[in-house]
Amino acid sequence: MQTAHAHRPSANRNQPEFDAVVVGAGFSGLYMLHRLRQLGVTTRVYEAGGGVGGTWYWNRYPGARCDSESWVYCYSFSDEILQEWTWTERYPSQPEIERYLNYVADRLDLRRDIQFNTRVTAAAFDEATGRWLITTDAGEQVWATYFITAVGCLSADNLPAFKGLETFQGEWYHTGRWPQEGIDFTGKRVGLIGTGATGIQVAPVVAEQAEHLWVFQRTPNYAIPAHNRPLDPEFIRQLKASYGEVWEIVRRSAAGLPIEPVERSALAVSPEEQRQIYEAAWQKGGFYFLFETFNDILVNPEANETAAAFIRSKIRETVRDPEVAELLCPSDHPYGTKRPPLEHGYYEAFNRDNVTLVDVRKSPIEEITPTGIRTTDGEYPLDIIIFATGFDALTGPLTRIDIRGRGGVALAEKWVSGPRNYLGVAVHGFPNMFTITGPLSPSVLTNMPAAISQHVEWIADCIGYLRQHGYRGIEATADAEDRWVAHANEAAEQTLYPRAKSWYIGANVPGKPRVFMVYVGGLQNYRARCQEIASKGYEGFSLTPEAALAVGAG
Ligand code: NA7
Repeated sequence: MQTAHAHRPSANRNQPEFDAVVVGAGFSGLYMLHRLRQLGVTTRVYEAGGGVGGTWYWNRYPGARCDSESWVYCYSFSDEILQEWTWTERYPSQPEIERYLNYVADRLDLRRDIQFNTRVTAAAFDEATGRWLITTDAGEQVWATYFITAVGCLSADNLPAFKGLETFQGEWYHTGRWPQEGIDFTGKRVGLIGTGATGIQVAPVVAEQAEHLWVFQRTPNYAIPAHNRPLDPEFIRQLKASYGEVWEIVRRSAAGLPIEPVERSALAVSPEEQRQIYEAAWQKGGFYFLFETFNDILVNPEANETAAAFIRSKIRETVRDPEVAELLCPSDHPYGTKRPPLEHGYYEAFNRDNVTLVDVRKSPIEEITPTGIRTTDGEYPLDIIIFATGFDALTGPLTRIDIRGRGGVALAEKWVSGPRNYLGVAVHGFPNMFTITGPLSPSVLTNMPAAISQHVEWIADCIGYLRQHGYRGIEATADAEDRWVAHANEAAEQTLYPRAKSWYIGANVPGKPRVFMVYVGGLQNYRARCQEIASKGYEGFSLTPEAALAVGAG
């Protein structure tokens, strides 16, 4: 029951009203808008960037490329789009993905409902009317029945608080906010901080231009060769003729990739057979090394070590200077428990005369000076610093918005000890809010468009159901939320994932709670669970009839 004392955000009540507000116009926001339109739901999308693309709008750093193969890193809902669009490379570059998303936006005429260059700063639930009041950085306010976040998992950049950064007289950039016009590194002395998936893409490209590149490495990573290549017309022809089968395999898979599960332990084969299997996957390139070799790499430390040792042997074969090779060999975490990067000439780059690896584990960065970076070993004079230091992942994009649910409770406050939600998509106390690829959903452990599509379709179906059955409100129950959080934690504990200090667990941001924030149970199992919940009339949710809210309104 609503009462006269229910918490209400303060606003002029004559603000425009939409059925739905969607935050973000990347892969998720665009598809969400399309599905909502099909339901006849009036929608406004707010996008902070000047164009569509989300991740692929902001991350335009040199070498930016997707680690999923292009032909599945896309929407599967439209046969026309699948047939009309032709990818040119095995791993799509940032400009190509941005072009693709622009093409989709035009093809579906999406732009007229998107307001660009506008960041949503706050969203507050009004208990009396069951609506959300959304505020933007332009001071604009609108009402919406449904508040849907399509903010991505890796959109809140993490810039470590290095002492002295403000004194630096050169240029500096974070990879996740790269300037539109690009940067010319010719003749420049460049420092790159960070050797995650991003730094590993940046290094070989910048090395080709810069006078000298210093790579400041704190933790080495296990990078697998991508073996990128142009796609030939015959491959494209066959793909387009059999796309249906490809998506079937994707739907059955744990990671949203067209990879069939292997039923083979790394410890059940002879060392020679093991080596051959790893070698074949290494030659194939990409995530096949993790998913198509053995089924116990992510659960059994001994099995994991066989993969890790193989990768180290490859690094030692590739990098000529044995000391540098040793520094590049990871040993502090099991392979795959940090996001496994793909590389395009990363290890070879350290054979160049103009590339130097700096071990900031041994000699930490003390400060940034007006002319460069000073570690405990001395100063490196630099013209440009690149921060490939990652993101306040998964929760950051949500908690950086002032989202307030029932009783004015802030989402950031509710999640102060880690994210709590139901299915990663709904939060108790935050009715009619849906978080596409939110924390505790499969998200970043999958090929993102697969997880995004599943969430968008489930949310659209849910809203369709509510409208059809005369409900205006839906909210996850506290009990369902508790059970989901426990289940997600338990699933993570059964794997090696929690053994790494990764951004999956919040370890990359000082002060962030150490909670494993992704659902490891597999996208195919997760999808089945979500479908079952929907088919039971949204089990674990409480639904509010239209009439109940009308009483409280006014
Ligand atoms: P990541 O994977 O979080 O990598 C960030 C890198 O920056 C990593 O090597 C960090 O070392 C390093 N880092 C962060 N802070 C510091 C400080 N203070 N000093 C030195 N080095 C630091 O981010 P990415 O952008 O590479 O990748 C994010 C995802 O985007 C990627 O996984 C894909 O899904 C796409 P650390 O390992 O913490 O020692």
